[in-house]
Amino acid sequence: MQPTNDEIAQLFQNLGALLEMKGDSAFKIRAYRRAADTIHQLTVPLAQAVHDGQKLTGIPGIGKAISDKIHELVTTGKVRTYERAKSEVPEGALNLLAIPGIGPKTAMLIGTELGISTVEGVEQAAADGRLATLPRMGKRAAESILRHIQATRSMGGRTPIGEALPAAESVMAALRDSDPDITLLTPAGSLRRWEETIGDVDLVAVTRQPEELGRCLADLPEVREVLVNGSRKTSVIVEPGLQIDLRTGETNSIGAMLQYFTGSQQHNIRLRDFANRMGLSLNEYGITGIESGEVEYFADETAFYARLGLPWIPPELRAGMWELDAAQQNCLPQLVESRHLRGDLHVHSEWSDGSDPIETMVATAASLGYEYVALTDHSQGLGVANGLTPERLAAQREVLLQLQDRFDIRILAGSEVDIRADGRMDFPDEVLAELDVVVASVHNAMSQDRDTMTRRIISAMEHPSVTIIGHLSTRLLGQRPPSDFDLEAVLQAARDTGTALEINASPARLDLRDTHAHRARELGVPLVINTDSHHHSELSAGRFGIAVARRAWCEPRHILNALPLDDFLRFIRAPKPDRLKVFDEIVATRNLSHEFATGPG
Ligand code: DGT
Ligand code: CA
Ligand code: CA
Ligand code: ZN
Repeated sequence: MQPTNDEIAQLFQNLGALLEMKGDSAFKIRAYRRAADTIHQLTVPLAQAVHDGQKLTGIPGIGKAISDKIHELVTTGKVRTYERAKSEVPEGALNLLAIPGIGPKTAMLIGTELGISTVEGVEQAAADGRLATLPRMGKRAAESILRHIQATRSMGGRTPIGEALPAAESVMAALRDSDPDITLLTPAGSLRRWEETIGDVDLVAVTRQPEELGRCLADLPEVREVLVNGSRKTSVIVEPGLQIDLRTGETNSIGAMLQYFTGSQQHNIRLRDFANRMGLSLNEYGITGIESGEVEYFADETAFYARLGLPWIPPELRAGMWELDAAQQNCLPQLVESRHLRGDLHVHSEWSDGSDPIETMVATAASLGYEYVALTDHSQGLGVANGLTPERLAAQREVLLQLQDRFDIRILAGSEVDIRADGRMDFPDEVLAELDVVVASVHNAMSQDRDTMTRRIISAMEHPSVTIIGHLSTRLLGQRPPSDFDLEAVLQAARDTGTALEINASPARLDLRDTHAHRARELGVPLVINTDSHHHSELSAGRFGIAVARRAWCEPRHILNALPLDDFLRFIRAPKPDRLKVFDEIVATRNLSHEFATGPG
């Protein structure tokens, strides 16, 4: 087997870590890591390039030393430098790097001082106090590592939607390519409901020859294992370990099937009880009269729900909570959609840790049809590399002014300012006062205790220049647990101070999470859906944030960046204590639907 680019990149990543464990030169370590980054992004397969006798040293970040090692790996299957380095550190030390919060130095210490080589071992040592006794560790850090391990485990074999959806889309595209007779192919299950993690992907299809479609799926190159290959259902596992269930149905009865397999289970149970009271029973093929025994078939979900006297219920709402009550009263929300967004208020450029020039980010935002975009590079703080000093921020502002002449989209001057550990802002007040949009975020000291973190966030909200709190909980799905704070107190403070809260659409974050966004909306806190883009391609990736807002029952009127530019400017120009009033007024004068003010739950 030839090593893939990802495997080669991982080897250099590990090599960098091994050298760091051994205290080798920072220069070499950096070079290996840079090589890993480069290789990760390459589209040409390196192993093939080696076989074809191509020179690798032309690739940026790949010098002679790296190129030699790639050759060695591809031709011999091993890299001697790597094997030697591995033999010089405690067994299993590399495995510990998978624990968020543990770097090479700590992994080395854990191996040499405690003789631990597994994640479980570290968990135990964190729980029984041994970990805290290590030099430079301490109780707080040990607790934080324990929480990280638990956060990773809490995913329990589920896949973040940010990985599951692209995988499902690529499978669906391949199926469409191979079967021109497909008339319907759509996700069902948790993926269609946009849950933040996915147990398995469910697909529902209608096609002329269902068995062939099943075979197509089983034959796809990314399929690692075929679990079921029957006439109505095919189940496979695709790399790197995601199950996909494909079910096929008939054109005239697919409505019931799609509804059934979209779930959620709780929604279906409540709907079945509801139907029973009407003398009807539900299954995946149709609706049966309990007395008559007659089966009715439905070509789509709208007809299916209509037979029960209900409007179609958007999948994001099918949680088995209040959606049936709302549907019965005909007051389901008119959920926000991507097309309602008119601006993005959290965008990074190469001035801090983004990878594109400002101009590229602005041009991309304009091409998406946005009316406004705020450039919010990081502040200088400790938490983040390459943050802007007040001087660079001033220089950036000049650049923005010049760019504005060439663009119709309104370019707003902003910053993503660190909320320091003590709750103060990372820029002086007079610097912040100059900006149009201030996104204030926590980037360090994330494991502070509940009271401290609550006070820290609220004091940021009380700052007169802070427009939005970014990624409130700082969680990274499956990697970093949310910080601990009093949600209700924070949401109240957001309302009282007129501070908006961000729904960070980055699929690694989804922060606010759905339930928190739901509560924020109920309390009338203005919400913002931001991409937090670090690359121009991410500007169009707001769909995960839209999904969170929809799962939170948000209509366009709940979303600050769904406002037209003039109204948005009115909001940010109002002094903070007046902002909520302004927001409520704008919504009222624009006569957007108020019928279902807060949702019933
Ligand atoms: P997941 O895969 O854990 O992320 O969650 P789902 O909701 O995709 O669950 P899954 O894949 O087991 O089943 C897909 C849908 O099929 C589920 O949402 C509802 C329906 N379903 C499956 N099994 C049952 C069942 O035993 N009773 C009922 N009422 N519905 C079921
Ligand atoms: Ca599923
Ligand atoms: Ca399933
Ligand atoms: Zn941030």
